[in-house]
Order: sequence, then structure tokens, then C-alpha cells
Amino acid sequence: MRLAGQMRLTTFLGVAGTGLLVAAIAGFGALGWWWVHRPAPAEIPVPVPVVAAPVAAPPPPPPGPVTPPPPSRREVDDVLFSYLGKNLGTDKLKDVTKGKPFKINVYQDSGKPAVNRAKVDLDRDDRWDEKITFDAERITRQVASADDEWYDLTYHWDGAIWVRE
Ligand SMILES: [Ca+2]
Repeated sequence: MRLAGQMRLTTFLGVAGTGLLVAAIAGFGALGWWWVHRPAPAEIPVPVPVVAAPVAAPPPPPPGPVTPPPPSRREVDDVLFSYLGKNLGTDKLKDVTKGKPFKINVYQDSGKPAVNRAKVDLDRDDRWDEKITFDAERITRQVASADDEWYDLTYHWDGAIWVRE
């Protein structure tokens, strides 16, 4: 159809469509340009979590002694030493510590001028825990550490403490 003074409808539609296409391309181009050149988003500060400083572990305790200290003078020793040099006038005195939690027998063997040995039952279970020998040179203490009358430890009195052999 042709109208006077007017372009053909198909030509109009073609021109209009082309124009729309160009406008669309330009629009997408502008959008692309904006996308590339858009301002960077503002940096949002991220809160830093507060972490408590690690607490230093206390230093380990110093290592204890490898061996227990030698036993010093005990009440048992006071009783034993009270018989040093004593002439019993007999070969044996039994349970010279009646009423005490430990039992001591003292012996003066034949031909000895004074007490020369003793036995100690520390817990009065009728099994000897210790044998003591009084020699002219030294005092020896043999200990059954398992209270089984098997004497596995030996000490010597040095005047202040028992020193393990
Ligand atoms: Ca005992």
C-alpha cells in the first residue's frame, strides 16, 4: 500500500525496527560500559574477632627426688639406741615397747658384754620388719621392705641418719 506523501508501511517498519535495534545495541553498550566502569563498592570493615591471648601453661613442677631421702632418726631408733652399751643380764628382752605401735626385742648373745642386736616389728603383725646389729664399728639396720622377713635393704647409722648401703 502506498500512501501519498507517505512512505510505504514496510519501509517504515524496517526503518523503525532498525532504529530500535540500534538503540538496543547502544543501550546494551552503555550498560556494559557502566558495568566495567562502575564505582567499586565501598569497603565494609569486617570486625576482627577478639581472641583472648593464650594463657601460658604453668611450668611443670621440678622433678622430685629419684630416691626418697634416707630416713632420719625415728622414735624406734630412740628406743634402740637407748640400749647401746647396756648389759641386760639376760640373753633377751621381749617387747620392750609395750603400748607402742611397734614392737622391739633386744638381744645380748652369749659372750657379749652388752646388747648386740635387736628386732623391730613396726606394725605388730608378728613379722619382723627390721634387724639391727650393734657392732663396735657401726650400727647396721636390715629392712624387709615388704614386711615379709626377707631383708632386702641395708642401712648404716652415720650419727644423724640411716645411710643406705
Ligand atoms: Ca611387721
